Amino acid sequence: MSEKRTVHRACPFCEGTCGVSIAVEDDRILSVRGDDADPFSRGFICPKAYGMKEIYEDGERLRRPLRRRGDTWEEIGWQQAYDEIAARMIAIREQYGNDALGTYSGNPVVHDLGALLYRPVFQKALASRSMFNSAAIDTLPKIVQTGFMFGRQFPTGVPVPDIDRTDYLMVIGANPVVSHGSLMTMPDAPGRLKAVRQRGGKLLVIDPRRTETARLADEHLFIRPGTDALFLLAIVHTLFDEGLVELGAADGLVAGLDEVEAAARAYTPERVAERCGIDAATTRRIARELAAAPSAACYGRLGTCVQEFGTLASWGCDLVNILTGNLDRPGGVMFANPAAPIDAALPPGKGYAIGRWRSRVSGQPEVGGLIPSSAMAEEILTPGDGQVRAMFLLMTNSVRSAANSAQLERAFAQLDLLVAVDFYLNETTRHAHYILPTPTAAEHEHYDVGLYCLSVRNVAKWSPAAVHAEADAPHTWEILANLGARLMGFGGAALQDIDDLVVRQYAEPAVAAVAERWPGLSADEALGKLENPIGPKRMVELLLRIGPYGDGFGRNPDGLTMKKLEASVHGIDLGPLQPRLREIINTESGLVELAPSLMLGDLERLERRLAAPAEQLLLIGRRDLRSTNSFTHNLRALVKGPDRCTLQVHPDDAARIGLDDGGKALISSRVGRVIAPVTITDEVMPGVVSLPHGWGHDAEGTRQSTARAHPGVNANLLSDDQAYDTASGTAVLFGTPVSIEPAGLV
Ligand SMILES: Nc1nc2c(c(=O)[nH]1)N[C@H]1C(S)=C(S)[C@@H](COP(=O)(O)OP(=O)(O)OC[C@H]3O[C@@H](n4cnc5c(=O)[nH]c(N)nc54)[C@H](O)[C@@H]3O)O[C@H]1N2
Ligand SMILES: Nc1nc2c(c(=O)[nH]1)N[C@H]1C(S)=C(S)[C@@H](COP(=O)(O)OP(=O)(O)OC[C@H]3O[C@@H](n4cnc5c(=O)[nH]c(N)nc54)[C@H](O)[C@@H]3O)O[C@H]1N2
Ligand code: SF4
Ligand SMILES: [Mo]
Repeated sequence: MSEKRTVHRACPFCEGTCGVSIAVEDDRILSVRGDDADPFSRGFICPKAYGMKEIYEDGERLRRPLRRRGDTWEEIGWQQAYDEIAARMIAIREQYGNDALGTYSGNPVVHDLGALLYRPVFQKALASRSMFNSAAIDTLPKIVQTGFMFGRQFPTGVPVPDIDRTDYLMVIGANPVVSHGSLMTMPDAPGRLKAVRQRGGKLLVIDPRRTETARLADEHLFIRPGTDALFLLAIVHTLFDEGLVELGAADGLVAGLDEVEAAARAYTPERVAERCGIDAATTRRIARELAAAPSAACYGRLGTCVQEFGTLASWGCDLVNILTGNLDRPGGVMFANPAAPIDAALPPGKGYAIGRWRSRVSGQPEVGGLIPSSAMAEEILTPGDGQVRAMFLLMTNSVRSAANSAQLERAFAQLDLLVAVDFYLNETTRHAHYILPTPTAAEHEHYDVGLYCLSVRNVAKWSPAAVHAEADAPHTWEILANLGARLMGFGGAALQDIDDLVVRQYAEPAVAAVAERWPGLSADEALGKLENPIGPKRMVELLLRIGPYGDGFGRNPDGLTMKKLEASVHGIDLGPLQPRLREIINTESGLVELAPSLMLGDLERLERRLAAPAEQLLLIGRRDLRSTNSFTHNLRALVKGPDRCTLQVHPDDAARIGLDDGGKALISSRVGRVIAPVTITDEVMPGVVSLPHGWGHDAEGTRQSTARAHPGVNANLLSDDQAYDTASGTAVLFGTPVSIEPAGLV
């Protein structure tokens, strides 16, 4: 007899965590709708949510491990896959040393609880310095900047705009109407942004493109790519110059105020106006508006990270927040207080450091154990001690997402071993020796341990699996635990025994970290009382119960338990953000470090750039509502319609170059060339062209027919692996100098 039911969970396709209600009959998904009773998203979803059904049903999605055999693939069993992969990895390690084994994990990891929690376990087993992930593409500047200023490891030291209460939101280098927010978890981004204005507040957008977010704003200003640090320092300059600095909640809790004033002295609005493309009077007015607003938040994301001065721009954003009294103020930027505090399991200690080692070839600093992803290819291609010979990829299509992807394809093709945990045979995994598919989101349980650290409200929601995973299909955590155990020499151990060791490793530091909150609690007591026997769910139960709203294993009987969380099928609202700056600061000085030497030192590079002539044409990216990076392009509902992968060009540039709307352009950079269809629009500022990433699906040997029928072009053939924000090591994906010429009609 068939059984119909509705399962409520969070959507996995972006950081928005929208509640979805999935109607299911047996293991068939009937529909995916917005969950009106979700207290956080209140029914909002975007077109991607439906992708949960389509990806689950996609006949081209892999369901069994594949092993390469020349140019073809054969299905093998899981145990065989584990044994063979582990044996080959161990052999490589024995011959070439630990660093010869590299890993790269991609963006979807954040939406797979097991991948997120067991990745550190696997990495520990690898004990390699060749560690890359998508945060090393998109977030290093923010990680470094908040690390030095607040002394905390990512993501718990990142303040997020208190968007539901702010009177003034300045969005610089982000497009939340399309991206739905990043490092700012907020379902219904469009509704929340509109609400700022509806309650009388102001929305200001600063972006080289008049984005979908800009269209909702009171004011939009074009800015030349890569000049945000100059602009933000000019705001800081004005705040000091006009006596507008006010520290609010941070008063008495900051160090380095005089250094910041001195550093900003050189950046008068007049001096930077031409380079930024924003006139001095406007910069001064914005500084005054930010200072005068009852509350204000400056929010930057990719546009202030993946650019030449990402660390300085990210610093500028938080300096503006702090100097206008908006740090830790309702309506300003505040820190979430997540119900499952993953940071509790981090090693204790004060302060923050990077560069404990440098990458072998180009000397980029290690950040939180990561090396910038654009250094991956050179680490594989450059001979010598420590050369990477094998890569383990976890959910990434990096030959479409990393800079200079042609070089990376060459590098992957020459590896002794490439293993990909991925459910598609795509541009990247076609280079693999083994592909290990894991179930889709609808098939696994989830809790947003990472994203709730960055949430605009404190919330908690357990996501049960909507349908069963295929009979013997392991979840990502099982793959990582099984392979990790083999790499550590426990090949024969039962999964339960491996997992008992893993949970203990989390529990001991985590329980010690909350000793003040739960007196007398020991790791043994906690482990003994956990109701879930194994896996990521047991780990979340542990974190929830020791967390700020938890039951403390009986010490606070009304507190949160996994049972209560599961019973609240639509999620639990834990209220608006609360001030918690004193708790957050973890620097050695006990103060917010306003002027870390890394940032002060990097000003010299900014000065050099200011002294050099400006580039004529700069390439930036563009996100689309129906894409999530590259992996949603095999889903019909999300790719149908006109080609979205076009080069946007301003009419003045088009006329100068001789481009026609709908014609083709040859775009060249230092590292590559692509031909893309042209859209002429004044949405982009003169001197700036925009091409989305995640396309280029015409490669041979993939198994994604829908994506192939809508190939687009690969923007990362143009981005330069040698262009870094050198302070953090982040690759410059936005602001790549290009030249353009006509390439005929489509
Ligand atoms: N030029 C340019 N480049 C960019 C960007 C840009 O703006 N411009 N953005 C950058 C950013 S911010 C990021 S985060 C990266 C993203 O780049 P990646 O992290 O590489 O993300 P995707 O390209 O979506 O690739 C995800 C891979 O995971 C697989 N996958 C997805 N979900 C699952 C799952 O549940 N299970 C399994 N087993 N596999 C899964 C997909 O098949 C796909 O191969 O791209 C970066 N690259
Ligand atoms: N629909 C959809 N949603 C997504 C994704 C997706 O691919 N599609 N990807 C997800 C991922 S991995 C991430 S990291 C987030 C990213 O989230 P966002 O950062 O909000 O996304 P972007 O659209 O890349 O926005 C960056 C903005 O910066 C602008 N920009 C470019 N260069 C500069 C500059 O130098 N200065 C300034 N001020 N602005 C600049 C661009 O025009 C763009 O509007 O989105 C996530 N959500
Ligand atoms: S906004 Fe993000 S979380 Fe919400 S439905 Fe769309 S993809 Fe899913
Ligand atoms: Mo990202």
